[in-house]
Amino acid sequence: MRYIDLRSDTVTMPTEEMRKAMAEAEVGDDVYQDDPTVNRLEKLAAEKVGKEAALFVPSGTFGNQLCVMTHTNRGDEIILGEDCHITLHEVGAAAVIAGVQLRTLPSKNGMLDPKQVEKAIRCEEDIHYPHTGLICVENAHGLGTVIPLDNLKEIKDIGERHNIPVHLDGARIFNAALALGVDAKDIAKYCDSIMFCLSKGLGAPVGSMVAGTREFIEKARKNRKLMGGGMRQAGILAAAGIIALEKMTERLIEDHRNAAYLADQLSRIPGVHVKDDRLDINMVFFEMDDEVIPEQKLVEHFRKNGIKISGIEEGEWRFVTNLNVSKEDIDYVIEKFKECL
Ligand code: TLP
Repeated sequence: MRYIDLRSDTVTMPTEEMRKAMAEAEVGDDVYQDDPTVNRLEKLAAEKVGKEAALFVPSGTFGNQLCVMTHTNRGDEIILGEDCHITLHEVGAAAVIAGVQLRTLPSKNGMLDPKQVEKAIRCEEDIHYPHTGLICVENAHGLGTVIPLDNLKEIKDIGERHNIPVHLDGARIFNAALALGVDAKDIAKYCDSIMFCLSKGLGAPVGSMVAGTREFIEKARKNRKLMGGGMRQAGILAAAGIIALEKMTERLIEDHRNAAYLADQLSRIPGVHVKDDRLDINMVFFEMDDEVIPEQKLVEHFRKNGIKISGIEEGEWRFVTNLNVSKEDIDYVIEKFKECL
C-alpha cells in the first residue's frame, strides 16, 4: 500500500535514477580513500558549500557529533540554542562522544541573540570555568524557520573575536538557501564547519556531508573512523548522493509551496491554529483545540486511510511535505482531516 507520509522529509524514497546509479556505481574501499564515487561526492559537496573539503558520513546526527568532537576537548562547553537538533534530538550524544557540556540559550524561532552568545562565552582563566569550545547554529531551523544571514554573520564575528569556531547544522541548508533567495555558499561562509543531509528532501536513501577546511576534514576523517563510520564500498550510497546534489536541490521549492498550501488549507479548519510565523520551508506546525479531534483518533484515522503522521510533540503537530507528497495528496489529506472532525 502506498502511504502519504507527512512524518518527515527523512522518509523520502530514492528516485529511479538514484537506484540505477547505485546499482552501477564504481566503488573502492573508502577507508583507504580509493572509492572514486565517494571521492566525487566529497569534491562536489565541498564545492556546493564553498569549503575546501568534505567528508561523507552515515547520518546528520553522526555529522553533527563528529564536528562537535573534532572542534572541542573533553570538558569544554558548547553554546547553542535550547531548541536545536543537537540539544533536543541527538540522544545527549555530545556528553557521551565529545564529553562536552551544552550551554543552551533561548532562541526566537530558532534565532540566537548574538549578545547572549557573546555573554555566554567563558574563555578567561577562572579556575571554575569550563572552556567554551564551540558555538552551534542551525539553518534551516527544525522549527520551520530560516535564520537571516546578518544574524549568522554577527555570531561568526563574535566567534572570530574570541577564537571560537562556529558549526552550522545545515541539515536543510538547501531549503534555507531557497527560502532566503541565496546560494548555499552564502550561508555556509558564516561557519567553520557545516553538516548537511542528502537523505531528507533531496531524496538520497542514506548519508550526510561534513565540510570545512582541509585540515579540519583530515582530523574529522580520523574521528569518523573512531566513531565506526568508515564505510568501505560506500560509493553505492554516494552515487545517490551525487544525484541529490546535482539534481534535487532546486526541486525543494515545490515542497515549500506544498507546505504553504497545506498550511492555508489547515488554517481554514475551525480550532486548528497554524504557526504562521514558522512557514519558511517544508514544515507546517499547528496546535489544535482539545475538543476538535483527540490525538490518537486523528493518527489512526489517517493511518487507516493511507496517511502517516506523527503525534503531538511539545504541544504541536508537525506535517512535513517532501519529494513523495504532491498537491493532490494534500487535498486528500485535508479531505480525510475534515472527515475525521
Ligand atoms: N531530524 C529529524 C528528527 O531527528 C527530528 C526530522 O524528522 O526532522 N539536524 C536537523 C536540523 C534535523 O532535522 C535532523 C533530523 C538531523 C540534524 C539529524 O539527521 P539524521 O536523522 O540523519 O541523523
